[in-house]
Order: sequence, then C-alpha cells, then structure tokens
Amino acid sequence: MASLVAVIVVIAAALVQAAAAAAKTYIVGDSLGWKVPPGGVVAYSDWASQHKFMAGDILVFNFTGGHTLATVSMDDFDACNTDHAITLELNSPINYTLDSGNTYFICLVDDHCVQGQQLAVTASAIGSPTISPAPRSSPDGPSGNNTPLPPPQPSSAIRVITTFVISIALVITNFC
Ligand SMILES: [Cu+2]
Repeated sequence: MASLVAVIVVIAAALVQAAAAAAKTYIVGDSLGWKVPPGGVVAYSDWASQHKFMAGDILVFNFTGGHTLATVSMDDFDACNTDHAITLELNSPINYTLDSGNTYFICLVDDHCVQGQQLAVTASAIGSPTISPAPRSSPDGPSGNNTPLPPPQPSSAIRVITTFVISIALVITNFC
C-alpha cells in the first residue's frame, strides 16, 4: 500500500507543477493585432474583458507598419498623453509579461491612441493569499460602516488540488 501512497504523491506533485506553470500567452486583439482598430476604442477593452489575466501571463503584440507599444500611467492612458512612456517598444512582435495589477498600453504614433489603439489590462497575482481583511461590517459593529468589502481573491487552484490529493493520501494511509 505504501506504493499507492507514493503514486499519489507523485501525481500531486505533477498537478501542482502543472497548475503553477499555467501562465498563458494571449495574442492581443487576436486576428486584429495591434493597430488602430476599425471599431474604435471599444475594440481592445472588449478583447480584454473576454479574458482573465494572471501575473506571468504573456501578451503578444503583433503589428506591421508604423506603430509602437508604450506602457503609461493610468492618467496618461485616460488622456492619451504620449509624453511620459514608462516603457517603449518599437519592433513587432512584442512579448510583454504581465505583472499583477493594472497595465496601460498605448501606441505613441500620431493620434492612434485617441482613435482606439489603447489597452488596459488587470492581472491577478499568482497564488495570492486568500486572507481577507477582517470583517468590518459585522452586525454588532459600532460604526455602521457600510463600505463594501473588496471582492475575495480568486481561490488558488494549486491550493485546492494539493489539499484534495493530500486528503486522499491521508485517508488511504489511515486505512492501510
Ligand atoms: Cu499606432
């Protein structure tokens, strides 16, 4: 029976590894690529809304012709201000690895940003702790503070898988 436990441990290790390596690669805009979108500013926000990005995921920007890829602050993104690029890439294709949080991409050429060549992406942290802030709106709270709690972090697939497999292994071990 010890061999069965060993097999389970190996499977668990493989599952954990698979989950941890699940960084995804996305082609920005899919077949549209990175260009002035015919549909205007909604093109890339629609595209981004169809995906759930995680830190470590890679965005691939494909383009031909006169475009650039700059990351900018939120304010500069909102204003299509091309004067303060944080990073700037000129040559397609560009692979950009996401950090957790928000990243704002624009093209610096002419008025391409204003015409819709802009992308804002929010990436969740990998394996971020699921510890929630202490509840502040408990019924007996003195403050009556109704500030909504932030949404819970997405549960970690790694944690779920590991817990599940370890539970099975323990059960089997106990019955041997
Ligand atoms: Cu452009």
